[in-house]
Amino acid sequence: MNDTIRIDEAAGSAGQAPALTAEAFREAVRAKLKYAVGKDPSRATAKDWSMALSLAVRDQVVERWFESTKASHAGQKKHVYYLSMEFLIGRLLNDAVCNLGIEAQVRTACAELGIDYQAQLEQESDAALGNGGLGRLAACFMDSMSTLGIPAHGYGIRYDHGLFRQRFHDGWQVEEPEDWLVSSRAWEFERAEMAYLVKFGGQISFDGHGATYWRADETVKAVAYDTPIAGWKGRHVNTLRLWASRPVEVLDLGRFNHGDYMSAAEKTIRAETISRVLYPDDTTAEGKELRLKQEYFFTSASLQDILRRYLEDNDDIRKLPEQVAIQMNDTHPAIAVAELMRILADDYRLTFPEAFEITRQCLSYTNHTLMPEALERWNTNLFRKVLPRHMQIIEWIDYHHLAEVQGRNLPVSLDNIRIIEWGSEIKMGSLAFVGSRRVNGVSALHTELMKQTVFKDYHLLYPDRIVNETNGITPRRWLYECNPGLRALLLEAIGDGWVDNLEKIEDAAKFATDASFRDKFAAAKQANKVRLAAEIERRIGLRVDPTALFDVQIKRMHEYKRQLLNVLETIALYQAIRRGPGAEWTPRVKIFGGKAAPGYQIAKRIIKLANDVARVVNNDPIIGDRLKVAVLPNYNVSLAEVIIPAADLSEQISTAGMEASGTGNMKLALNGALTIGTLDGANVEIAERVGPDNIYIFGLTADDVAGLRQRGYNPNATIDSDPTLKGAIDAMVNGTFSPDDHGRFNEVADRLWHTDWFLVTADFQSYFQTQRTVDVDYRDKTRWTERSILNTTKVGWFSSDRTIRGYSKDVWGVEPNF
Ligand code: 9GP
Repeated sequence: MNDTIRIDEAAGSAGQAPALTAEAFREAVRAKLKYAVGKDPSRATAKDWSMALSLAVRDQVVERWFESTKASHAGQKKHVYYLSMEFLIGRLLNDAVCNLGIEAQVRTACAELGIDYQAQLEQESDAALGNGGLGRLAACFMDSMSTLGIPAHGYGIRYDHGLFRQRFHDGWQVEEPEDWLVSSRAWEFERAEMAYLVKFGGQISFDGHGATYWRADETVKAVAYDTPIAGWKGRHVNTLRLWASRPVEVLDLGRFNHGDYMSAAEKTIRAETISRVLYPDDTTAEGKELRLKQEYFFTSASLQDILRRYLEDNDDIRKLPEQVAIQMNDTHPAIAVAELMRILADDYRLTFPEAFEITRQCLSYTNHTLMPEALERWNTNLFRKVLPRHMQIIEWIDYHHLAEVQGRNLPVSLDNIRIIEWGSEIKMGSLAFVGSRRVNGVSALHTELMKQTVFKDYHLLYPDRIVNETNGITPRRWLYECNPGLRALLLEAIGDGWVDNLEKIEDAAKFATDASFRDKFAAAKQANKVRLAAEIERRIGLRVDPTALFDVQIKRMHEYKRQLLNVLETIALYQAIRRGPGAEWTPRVKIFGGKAAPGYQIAKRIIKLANDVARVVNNDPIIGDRLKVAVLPNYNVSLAEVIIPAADLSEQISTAGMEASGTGNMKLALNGALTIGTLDGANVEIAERVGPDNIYIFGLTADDVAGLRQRGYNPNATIDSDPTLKGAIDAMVNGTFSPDDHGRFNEVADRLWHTDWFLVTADFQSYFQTQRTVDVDYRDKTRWTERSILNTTKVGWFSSDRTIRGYSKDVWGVEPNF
């Protein structure tokens, strides 16, 4: 028992927090259990202990939080505001413990209290306030901004229900509401006093003396909830401020007293609906309106808060850009362009041209996709109804912008640069572009494609505006915390410099040829695979051999991500094994995880297909352990933390040109998985860094895809000429996997035969052959481990710390403190 361990020196000195002993921490947990949770140890449940533990850790964070806030105020430095509809932060306890460097004390204290630290971690619900890559990127950025000591706030929505919980019923996806708030959250602080009014609808009037009045017909209150986000060694702590929508008046007492209870609560329900769910189904008119209200709600509250903070220390609103950099994460907060102008013009009486100039200096926009269906457009009638003043402002911007461009005589199409298209739709990507200081893509290829396609004309007009900031991931969560075995090995071999300077991980590359290091590296991977195998059995009752190749595809279910290509390859492999079970096969476990959007029917059918294939393959005695298929339900951050350290092969097989970046590709490579992928998104940059011998690249390039689509692709001919592919598609439609319903996958097959927009069939043969090379290579364990080490050690550049340094320099004009 060691209760005199002192907090890590660096954390103690830089964070100015008092040193913490295990004994002191143990007593703090006891006190929290008694006075904050209100439980006696003999009666406390696991949840109670977890809450007490989190509260005790939170106290440590708060100390540093106050210091950071004071230092930021005193430093008078430019402040960064990251506006995002999504923050996929996952669990926070272990993150805070590791970042503060108090793991040893916490573990010792837990042992003394007779509670299992690991079990406590699992009590915490995942904060799933995001869909996928975009939301997780925002969470990694919060971690990095704190680590680099950049004064910053993240702003988003405190959804009552985050991303739905996915269950499989007979192999079909079933969505259930997610209820992360069911048990109280240790990490957040409600700031009831920090509330802003947000208005919707109504009329605009002018008083003839330059003043404008917006008489809204609905007003709600945005109430702040703050979560401190500690950076590495607790040197700096920033705030994630999430807004909850509340009614302005708690109850209509008049109606209530007349016995009209339901309508007395109506306003409350309407107001609270705004922050009720992440991504309401927007296929209905009501759903669309709600989504627009959500976007405006959090953007308006955040801007009001930003201006309040600015005006605490400054009195000249015109100097706002010197102190404030606001990042719009995708087009969801793009209404900020009009809202900031509205506040500056209507509340501070600046002229529109002045307000526009200031707005353009403060805001920047990150584009995360080029797919037209994901670039938001709002119908002008709906927009005018919900945000009448903003509609006027956007009309002004559009008109003046066009006039300015016409004056410049450049070869651009005016139709392409209009913000309001044919008077009927507002293109939010265009609004964001025009209203921004910088616009960035998220990988080198994606940024290039932005310049060549969707934003071509804008790029001609503003050649310096588009910059590239290739995505990154935080090495704290995605190696240090989720892969303790590999972490320990790296700490022993090269120290801890890599944790906040990930490029230093390359110092371990030299050990790739060191037999003893290799054995330890392989042993760490093996232990992670055993852990995942147990998790697979626990979740779906499937036993898998942990020495088999773990082949992982984890991401949202989307046609362009081509899970279907992987499933077809699984079928083809299954058929090949059945035809020759005696041949030399490399045992493989195909692991899938991912949710489909509730309204995305074809993606849901592909999940069903994966499950049907899994059922047949896993129960076929001829196949045995040569091939197993594990489709894991409810893929989320916590499950990713178990899967990623255990992966041997990382599937990054999107149609080239369609995945803006990807970040799972980086997490998997950092944890030693070799990538099989197309030259898409950040795969291109990963390939450059790990080298061609340590990655499996196959298929069409983005140029090939564009060319093929332009010429017109005929999948028929491809399928007919490829018996392996044809055999797999035939099996899909002849009932091999759906004996109860032969027609179940007809639509999936029809799309492949007739259009195949995502070019699954075009890439199939190349993919299938590359997988067979993987089979052969995996049998050479020494060489595989060597290449796995080279993946881990060569991808240090993909740290989100590096990305944030890039934003700081190219986009925000701020200087990191660390
Ligand atoms: O699809 C992109 C993904 O490639 C990228 O890694 C992620 C973070 O930049 O953003 C995703 N885009 C969206 O979620 C919606 O635009």
